[in-house]
Amino acid sequence: MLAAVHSIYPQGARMNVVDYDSDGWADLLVHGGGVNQFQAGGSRDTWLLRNTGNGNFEDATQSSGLLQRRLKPSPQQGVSAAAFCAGDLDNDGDVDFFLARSMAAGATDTESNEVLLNDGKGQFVLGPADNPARAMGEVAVPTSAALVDFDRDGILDVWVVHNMPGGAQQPLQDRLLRGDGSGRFTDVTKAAGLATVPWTNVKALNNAKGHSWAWAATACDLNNDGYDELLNASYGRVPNHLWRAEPGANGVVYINESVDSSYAYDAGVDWSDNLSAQCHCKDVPTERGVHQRIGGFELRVRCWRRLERQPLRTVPLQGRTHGPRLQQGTEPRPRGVRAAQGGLRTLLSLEPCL
Ligand SMILES: [Ca+2]
Ligand SMILES: [Ca+2]
Ligand SMILES: [Ca+2]
Ligand SMILES: [Ca+2]
Repeated sequence: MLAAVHSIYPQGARMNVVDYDSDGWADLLVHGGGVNQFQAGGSRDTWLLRNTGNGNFEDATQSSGLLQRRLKPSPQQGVSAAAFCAGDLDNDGDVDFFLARSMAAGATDTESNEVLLNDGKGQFVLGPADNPARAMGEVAVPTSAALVDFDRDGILDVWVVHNMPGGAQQPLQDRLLRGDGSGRFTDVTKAAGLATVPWTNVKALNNAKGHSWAWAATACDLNNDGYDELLNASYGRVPNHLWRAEPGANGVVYINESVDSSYAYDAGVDWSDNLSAQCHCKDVPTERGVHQRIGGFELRVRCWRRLERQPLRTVPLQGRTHGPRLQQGTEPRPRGVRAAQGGLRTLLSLEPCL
């Protein structure tokens, strides 16, 4: 189908810009994380839009084979994909894709992470079936993937960050996958020093030692030593992670610089600058506590109470975000700090969020 992009109606939360067919025109990959059915009226959540060079785009998602299924091939059914990154994964001069999928624990009869290798003309074939990164049976909730040649061997590697499985009480370990140039990727997370711990200790969490609750990944050389650092961005006040690459005799290892670099948090590490939390407490001033048991401890947001001052924000605020309603010059500011009240230590009181 050839059409201006606004008539294709792509929708998604993420986009890659890449010239996947090497014709000199930047193409678009727009995606969410849902199903992709190519028959008329089917649900779609991923669009590979080929730039035709005359101001138009054509929907090349199905014809390119980008979403082809391995286990149950079907021309009308594409896989769902949570995250993509695009680069020359097999060093043959054309752009390939790494496709990351959410997986349930123990699932062996479903599609998996895949490498899609480009034939040089914008058509994709599935990478090796024995790619360890397919990780069949392992639970996964990838949200973002970034390419990096962390060991500088001339072969692209992938930094994949994860979120929290639905209904779970733990986010997952982020992963560094080392490429071998054939489309295979091996998990080197632990060997590279990137292991984080489950959510069992709030001190570890606040020191950015726990698993991230990541929504985005990137890699770049922040200190100009030639080796790329790895970063992610976490949900809410869960610490962001920054891993500094340190080359050594046994290869590159990563040092957790999240807190020391000030990347983990913004300047205010308590709730006093969190408008969403402020407004939640304003809306529900009598709330005795929002509780969530995660891992081995209970996380709480209790309006006006000490735990609220933990930098870690873990409890969803019932889907309400009031920040956008604020207008310039009307930002609420804390007042009445640290006044004793009713046996509870009052830490903040707030002006209206209007
Ligand atoms: Ca192109
Ligand atoms: Ca390639
Ligand atoms: Ca590499
Ligand atoms: Ca560096």
